[in-house]
Amino acid sequence: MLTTRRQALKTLTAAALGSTALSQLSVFGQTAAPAAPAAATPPAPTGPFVLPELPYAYDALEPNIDAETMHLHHDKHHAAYVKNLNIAVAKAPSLAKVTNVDDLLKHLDTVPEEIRTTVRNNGGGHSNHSLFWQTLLPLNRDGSVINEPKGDFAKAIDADLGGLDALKEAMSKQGAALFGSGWIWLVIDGGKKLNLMPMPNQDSPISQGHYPLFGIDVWEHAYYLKYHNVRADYLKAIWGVVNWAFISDRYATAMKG
Ligand code: MN3
Repeated sequence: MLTTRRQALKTLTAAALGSTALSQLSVFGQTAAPAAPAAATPPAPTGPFVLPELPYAYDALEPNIDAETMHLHHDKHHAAYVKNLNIAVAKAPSLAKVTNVDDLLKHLDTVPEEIRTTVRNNGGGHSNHSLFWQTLLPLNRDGSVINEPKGDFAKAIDADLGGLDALKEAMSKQGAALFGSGWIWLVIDGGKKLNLMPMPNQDSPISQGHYPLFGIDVWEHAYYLKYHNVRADYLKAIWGVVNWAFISDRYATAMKG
């Protein structure tokens, strides 16, 4: 009985190997089926929205954010939002002239209903990540960078949020408390005050009349490779790579406008 079963296994294995070899032959050899005509699969649109390059190397935020996470996060996740957004707007001739994703998010109600959710999710994803990359800063290896909020922005943090330490503590707390996927946003709200707001998924503060200054991405894809299920450790580490100079300038420009 045992011998028979072993023999049967051998025969099966040989058959499987044989069929693999055959199928490889048919792929690489003359017998391969001709490729489908190109017209059957039109290429995905490559615009109007474009994946921005990272403003630094993939490993620049190490050890706080690892290079592999940055590769996946930028090259796969952000790229997918851009691709899906382009596919969606290609279906809406009324949006043909819109090239700034934030204009779409500001007026989501004017986006045709059949693509509105796709634009909300993928346009939000594109806008949120485009800002996110800019608001992070490679650590200076010798630790000599003095990187703190400056000017009117620093004063507004004190006046509206009780100081930088309170801001960090509140954003970290909200980040830990947010259930599922989303972002914790530091915004200039409708009343021109600094405010913190957690938002689900890829929803943009822009769609609610707020101006985003800095968001912490708390989707698992932002931290899971390095920090696994311990989101709190990621929320601690991110404060070491926040580009406060960029955010201060963004605040100043927005308040002038
Ligand atoms: Mn993300």
